[in-house]
Amino acid sequence: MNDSETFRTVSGPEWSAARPLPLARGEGATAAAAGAVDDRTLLVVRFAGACPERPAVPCTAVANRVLGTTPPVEAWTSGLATERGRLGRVDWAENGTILFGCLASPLAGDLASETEAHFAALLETAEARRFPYLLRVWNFLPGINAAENGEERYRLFNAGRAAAFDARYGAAEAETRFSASSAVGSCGAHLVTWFAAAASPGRHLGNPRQVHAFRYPADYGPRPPSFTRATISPPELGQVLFLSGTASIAGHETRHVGELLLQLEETLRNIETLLSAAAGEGTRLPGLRDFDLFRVYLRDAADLELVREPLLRRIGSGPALHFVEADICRADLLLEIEGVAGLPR
Ligand code: 3EB
Repeated sequence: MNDSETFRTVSGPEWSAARPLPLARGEGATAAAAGAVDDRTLLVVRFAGACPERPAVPCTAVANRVLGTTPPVEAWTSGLATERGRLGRVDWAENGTILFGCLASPLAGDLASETEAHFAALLETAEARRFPYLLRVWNFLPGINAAENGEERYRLFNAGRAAAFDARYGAAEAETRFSASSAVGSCGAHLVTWFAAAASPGRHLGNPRQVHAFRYPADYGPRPPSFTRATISPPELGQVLFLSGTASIAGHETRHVGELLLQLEETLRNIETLLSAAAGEGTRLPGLRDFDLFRVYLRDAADLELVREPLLRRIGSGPALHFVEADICRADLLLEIEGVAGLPR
């Protein structure tokens, strides 16, 4: 059995991003299940599973469970030939227009410095492969809400991540390099990150209902989070919108503590506001119903049935809708929603 067959046999259904990139609207929602992973696949992500010993394509695993009927494997496939390799701790693959990479760092000592080294490796790989413009970064941090030396671990992660961007780009340029991102908890032992990057800059969006995360005041930790609310890929990628993890935060404050369905509404209002603000600047943007994929992170798996119906009423049956159990980066947040959408042409 070769490695690509290993992928096919281990898992159940897969969600696969549209192929070929550039992503055409709607394709991601219907992409085939088994068999979607082949040697043209850029990245495979396994939830609550393990990667093969010597994977044929970059593979990363997170301990988090998928919920309900969510496929346990995510594959980013372009249908184009890929070049792939490893640089330091980062596995990467690229097809000439987009680079994907993944890395998992064991956490044993000082979380801020371990996170800085982790992101230094990520940025080094993106630069070395000449895809230096981040489009999207997914982070899974063990014990995200736990305290360590009197500071929440998410805040130590933020300090390390910001230091890595500063070290590579300098404090002034660093914020121009932030991209769409998410950072949620994990029950695993490693800090796990996967990312997509381009050869030319994407367009980063803010949200008028929210303070830029990288301008959050010091109440949220020594360094603010290094991400933007959304990133649109450059034209050579056909313009894909990567929506960051979005939660019930207005301004910089959590809204509706303890109220699941109100947090859902606030989150959807944030997403709609982001989309209409960017549309007002002349970009044609998808509506909620036009997304290829939404992924909902739920702090409490038992909330799945409470959230699904009201969410489906808002997004319709077009987008793939995936649920993953994960702690959210603030202890008072119960859910977070991210998404991927091809832009209307
Ligand atoms: C927030 O808006 C919620 O640290 O990379 C969302 C997306 C959140 C990304 C990150 C954090 C991150 O602040 C949390």
